[in-house]
Amino acid sequence: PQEKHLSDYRPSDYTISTIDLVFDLFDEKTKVQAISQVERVSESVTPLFLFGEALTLTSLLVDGVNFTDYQLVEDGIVINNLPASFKLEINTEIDPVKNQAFEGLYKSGSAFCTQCEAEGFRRITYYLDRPDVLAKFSTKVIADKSLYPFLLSNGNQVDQGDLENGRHFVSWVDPFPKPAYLFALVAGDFDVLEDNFVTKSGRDVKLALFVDKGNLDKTQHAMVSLKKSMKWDEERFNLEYDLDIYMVVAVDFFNMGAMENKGLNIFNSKYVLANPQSATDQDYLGIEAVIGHEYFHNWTGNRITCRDWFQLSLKEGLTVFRDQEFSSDLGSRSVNRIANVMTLRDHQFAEDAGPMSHPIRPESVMEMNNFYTLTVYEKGSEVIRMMHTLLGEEKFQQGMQLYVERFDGQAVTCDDFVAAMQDASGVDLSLFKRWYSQSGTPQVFVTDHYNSDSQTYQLTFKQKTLPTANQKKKLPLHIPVDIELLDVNGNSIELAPGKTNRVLSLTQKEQTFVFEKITTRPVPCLFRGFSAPVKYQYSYTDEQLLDIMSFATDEFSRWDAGQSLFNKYLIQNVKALNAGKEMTVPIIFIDGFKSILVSETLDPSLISDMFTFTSENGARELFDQVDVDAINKVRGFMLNEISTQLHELFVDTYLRHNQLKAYQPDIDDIAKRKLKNLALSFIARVDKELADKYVTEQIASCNNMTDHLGALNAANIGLLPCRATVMQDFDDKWFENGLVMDKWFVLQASMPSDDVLSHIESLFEHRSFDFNNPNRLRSLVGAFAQTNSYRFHNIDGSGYKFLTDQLIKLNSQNPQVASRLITPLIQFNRLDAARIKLMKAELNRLLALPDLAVDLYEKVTKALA
Ligand code: BAL
Ligand code: ZN
Repeated sequence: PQEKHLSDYRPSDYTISTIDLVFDLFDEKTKVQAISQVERVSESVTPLFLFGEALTLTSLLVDGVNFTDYQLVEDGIVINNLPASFKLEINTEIDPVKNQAFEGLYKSGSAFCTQCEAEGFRRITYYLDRPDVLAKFSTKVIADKSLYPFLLSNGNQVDQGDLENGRHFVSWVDPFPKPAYLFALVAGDFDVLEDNFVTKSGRDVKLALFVDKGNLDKTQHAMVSLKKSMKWDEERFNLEYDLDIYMVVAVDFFNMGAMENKGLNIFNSKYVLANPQSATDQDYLGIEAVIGHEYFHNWTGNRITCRDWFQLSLKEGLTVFRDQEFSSDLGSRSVNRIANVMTLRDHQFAEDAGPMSHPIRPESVMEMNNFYTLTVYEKGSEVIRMMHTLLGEEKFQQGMQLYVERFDGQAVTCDDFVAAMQDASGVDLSLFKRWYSQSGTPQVFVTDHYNSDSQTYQLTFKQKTLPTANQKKKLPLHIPVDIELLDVNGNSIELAPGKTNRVLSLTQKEQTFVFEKITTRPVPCLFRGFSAPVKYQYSYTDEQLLDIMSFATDEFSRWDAGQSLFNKYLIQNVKALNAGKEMTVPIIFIDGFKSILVSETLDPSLISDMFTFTSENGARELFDQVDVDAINKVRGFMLNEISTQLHELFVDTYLRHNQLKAYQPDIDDIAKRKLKNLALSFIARVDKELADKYVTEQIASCNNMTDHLGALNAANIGLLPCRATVMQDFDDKWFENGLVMDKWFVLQASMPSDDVLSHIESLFEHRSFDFNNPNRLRSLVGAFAQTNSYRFHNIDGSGYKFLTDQLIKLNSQNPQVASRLITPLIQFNRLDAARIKLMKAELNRLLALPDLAVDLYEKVTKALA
């Protein structure tokens, strides 16, 4: 397989202005007719190459006449001697049932559906399947009427009717030119929730949510979230919906979370279906975020799309930023920010330091599906957020407006986006653009100096980015550092008239900032709100961190100071353990966290986050040489110490927030349930008897999935006596609901027990498990490798072997999902030599497969390089 390079981009020799599709749907032999109006734009007469995969060509006509001057090649078709402008008709046959890769047209249960991003349309017909070719699509769908009463595609419905043999058709026209990756088709029998939304200019938009029969009671929240998204995008970004109808279809077999096809979103049912009995608070929030994300793509992605796939972050980073802002405006800004930063620290930093390290705009790609990454999405969003920080909301919105005015209806680049931001704001972003081309997590080392005579305070920053697999040489970046200074009483010092914070622009390798009229030595509160995706270091004393935890105006900074305090002792205790010394958690640490737990003023959700310490994955990022076993031991020791020393307070917290009332997924109640269940998990670590009682009672009395799962989670963490019974009861109650059972599989896979693997293996035979369903696989196999990482990294190599065995089974069937699951097996930098050897042996086992899919090949070869 060959790598493709950003630098090789050239515009297409041909454009397509319209494509008219006819689908005659049958399980194993679906007929696809595609009639395109094609124009040559290149000066010279060149053959037309169209991508195609797993297609059977039945006929090809040019201007209505059979045409034979073509060659079928491995990845498509080359058509020779074409006129400058012509009508191309291509007839193909495809097999949706055989399609287990879930790209192109496939069957999810009894419904037909599609997934075309990034390069799935070429599995439907031969086409210029590249994002810079924008055409107007019309689609006629024909199928059996009783099996498939609903026939859906993009745009507005223009015709329908009955045909012979019990078949019928529906025709759709999408007036907006779009690249093929935004095409969608669905045929099936659904329950439908309908609603409407009146846009700010008074247009009435029909909304329709399609779900499997019997699921209508789980659609309300997704519909409410959609309407909130539409309203929010009008209010905050001045962007209005453009078609007469907006449809969302939920399917059970889906590789991703959801897909923003124009006017016809297709969703993993996980991000649609919710009622209090079957969905947790986190599910409710996740649905709101993903419904928002796909809706926001209508402008950032669909109306303005990517020139080429290297520009993926143009739409994804920006749309993640928009969905994060949406969630923050509707809920708690700091709690959302903390959740996003946890994802970066626990997962994106490792990706950026591993063999797949790439900038948010990658420069070379073998398999595009491998670049739907935390880096492109989450770090991409951080890059947009930094621009927002540097410009401020008003100028940022002016930049957005200019971006839309300039590029509506076009396929553009990340450079185009930054240029619009710069032109509208007048802020120089030329150096800032390095964030698009440089990979790796920058490290920022901060020192300070206070001069009491001159009453000046200096902060000195040194930035450094370590070489990454893809790029050895690193340059200084433009890093916004949002700071606050606290005085001896914990009050914040005014840094400009009426302002207690200041955003410093760190642009050099080393840079000093001086603050005047500082009367006492301050405590610096750095990177407020995580103003840049960096690792930063300052030698804080415990007392300084406790000051920030108590007094910082930014809640994120308070949380982060708690994280730093925990991490400081984690590092010290790993050293102590290795030196044969005793591990400790000092009184001052416990007292600091005690004051958080008893706070009457802090948001319970924030309190809960303060006690959600870095995961084992995240903790590895703190070390140059990772000792898997020591990190697990030390982290366990520290959590147990906190549990023991604050036991009474956890019990008190649990009881105080355990008031049963009607379930509401609103932010206040969500926060209380979160804190209550966190307290229960701490109790379960050290007081099994009491926890057993609480867990049993909570399950018997609860009226919602959040509390049910909270109790199971505590039983799992503490391996409580009731665990087996409560897990079995849950299984008996929910075994027919795959989405609910996913939560149960995650718990099974993360059981902190040394025999977890044999347990997981036996669950492959479980009545609710289906190896072909990506959600089930992620819940059992993915959760084991990611969340039970201490056992995944068992020094006997059993975890690595287990994962590799599953990847081998999955390789030919669904390589995209396989390639997601392999992540922890390739991130071995900084691990010990014995483990690296075992991991590499498994990767070599994969490499030896005669039919290793390109998705896995790319990752395996990079890891072994
Ligand atoms: N475009 C793929 C799914 C998403 O990011 O919305
Ligand atoms: Zn997206």
